[in-house]
Amino acid sequence: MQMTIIYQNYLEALRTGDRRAALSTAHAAIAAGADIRDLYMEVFQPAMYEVGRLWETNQFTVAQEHLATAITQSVMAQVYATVDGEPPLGRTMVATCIGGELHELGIHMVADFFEIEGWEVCYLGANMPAADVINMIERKRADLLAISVTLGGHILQVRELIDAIRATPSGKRVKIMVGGQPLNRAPEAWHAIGADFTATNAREAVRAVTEAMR
Ligand code: B12
Repeated sequence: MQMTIIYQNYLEALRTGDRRAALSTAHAAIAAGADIRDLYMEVFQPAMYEVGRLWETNQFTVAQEHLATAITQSVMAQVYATVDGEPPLGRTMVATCIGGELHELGIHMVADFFEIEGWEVCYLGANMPAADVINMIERKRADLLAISVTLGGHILQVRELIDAIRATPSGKRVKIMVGGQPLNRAPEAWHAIGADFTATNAREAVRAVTEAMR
């Protein structure tokens, strides 16, 4: 089945708020041989961008947007359960949103892509206090921290978090990758805020880190 058709069917399921239809669309694609990473990149992500556009143009209510988000989170978790990832690589990543940031699907995708590659992943999700992120990096002796930001107004907080991490002993060795929509719109900003890497999406994130940490 072509990805464009899967995308259309999936989006229709989100439009109608039909969780079963969304799940069966995704499972049918997997059964037909689709790679889960293609589903994430070519179906779930663009469908959520379209949900945002529909909400912004008053074609979706807040409730429809919340339902679409909940459906996608549930479908991601269920299709992810079918994945056989690579054997453990012996590398650990902590994946988090900046404090105040509630948009967590993007960093969840990034986390899943790294886990598929064999990384041990500590996915912390939305709205993380800086002190707890630092604590988790230390506890896990993380090799990589991935920080996600969706609202442009949160970029300065990313810089503050990176500065705080760099001031700790673990923060001197951990590599830091940042990403999210405002950084995609300002491609030089990652460097200015003190990160080691950036990438525009989950697939590119794995590629960039694999090359840099070879
Ligand atoms: C779902 C959603 C919500 C949900 C989030 C729930 C959840 N559990 O995640 C809720 C309801 C909480 C929400 C709230 C708000 N939202 Co909202 N939301 C969305 C929506 C529709 C989808 C987000 C999503 O899941 N996208 C799909 C993911 C997969 O894409 P992604 O985040 O871009 O991630 C990829 C890349 O960016 C990259 N990436 C992301 N993180 C990282 C990190 C690293 C390290 C790397 C390398 C890469 C990377 O890789 C990811 C995977 O490929 C977007 C629309 C959109 N365009 O995204 C609006 C959107 C982001 N929201 C918006 C707004 C305005 C808000 C609110 C301010 C609304 C309000 N008035 O309350 C609040 C703010 C809340 C907050 N403090 O964070 C605007 C932002 C506009 C702007 N330019 O800043 C958008 C664009 C909607 C719109 N069209 O206007 N929202």
